[in-house]
Amino acid sequence: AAARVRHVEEKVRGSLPPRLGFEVYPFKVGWYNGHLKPSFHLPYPADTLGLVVFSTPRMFTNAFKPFIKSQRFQNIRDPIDECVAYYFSLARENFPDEKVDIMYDYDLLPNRRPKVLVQTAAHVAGAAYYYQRTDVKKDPWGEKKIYGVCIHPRYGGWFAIRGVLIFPDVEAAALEQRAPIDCVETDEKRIELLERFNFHWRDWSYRDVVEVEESYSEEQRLYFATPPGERLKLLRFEEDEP
Ligand code: B12
Repeated sequence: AAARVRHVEEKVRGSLPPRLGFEVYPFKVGWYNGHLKPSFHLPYPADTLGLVVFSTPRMFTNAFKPFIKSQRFQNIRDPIDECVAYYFSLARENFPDEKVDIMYDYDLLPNRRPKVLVQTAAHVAGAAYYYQRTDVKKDPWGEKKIYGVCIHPRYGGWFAIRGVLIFPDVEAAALEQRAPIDCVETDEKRIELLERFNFHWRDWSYRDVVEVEESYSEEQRLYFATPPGERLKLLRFEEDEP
């Protein structure tokens, strides 16, 4: 069964490889549900295999731009979302005889709640620590609503959690849980992080709370800083022909 899980993981990684700016981490649905109120539970047995997928800084250049240039791009929804959905669909094609349930970060239930809390998934998979106000001993915020944020040990806040793939027919009983790397260790830093994420997220400074290996390119920053309707015409492509 452990070999089966690794096999599934590797097949998914084949379509969502680090080279294209994706990271894939396994978890058990039970670990995820264990932290959540029943209304947020994913409706599968506890040992069911889930994979949570990140995009890293190089996704923009290595997967997104080629996708936009290709025949695959239909321009029917947000271009980044369309690109991610395309790569997820390739991952699913590796499993023609199996059920694979895909949930994106932006998917909502009929009651408008998110289908999956991708930050909790990232944390239980040991992939990126989810810092919440409960991780701060002396909480200075009183009645204010404070949203939590995941920090990646190598990319800080310069990544996104794109979604999860659930394999209802794959049991991951033997999967061992790893704790995420706690890279924002002091209360002082955690407070600074949560304040930046909640009150100054537009300046992106929360993303640099730890030292990072790689961040978004100038072109990618400009893309996200531009209103959606004007983004595509910013993209610069190297010419193929002289
Ligand atoms: C709705 C939403 C918003 C809303 C509301 C925010 C919120 N967190 O509720 C708004 C529009 C305000 C928003 C804004 C932003 N968002 Co937003 N948003 C989401 C979305 C779609 C759902 C979040 C949600 O509703 N959660 C529901 C609440 C109840 O969940 P929760 O607070 O985590 O509570 C649960 C946990 O505490 C858990 N729990 C309890 N105890 C424990 C213990 C442990 C150990 C664990 C692990 C869990 C756990 O139980 C609770 C539920 O029962 C997520 C994507 C997703 N599908 O998850 C992105 C997401 C959270 N957003 C993201 C971002 C980046 C932003 C913005 C910076 C804008 C942007 N896109 O650039 C801003 C920043 C916040 C701000 N200052 O406004 C990123 C965060 C990435 C990261 N590194 O963590 C996400 C994950 C999207 C992504 N694709 O990466 N967002």
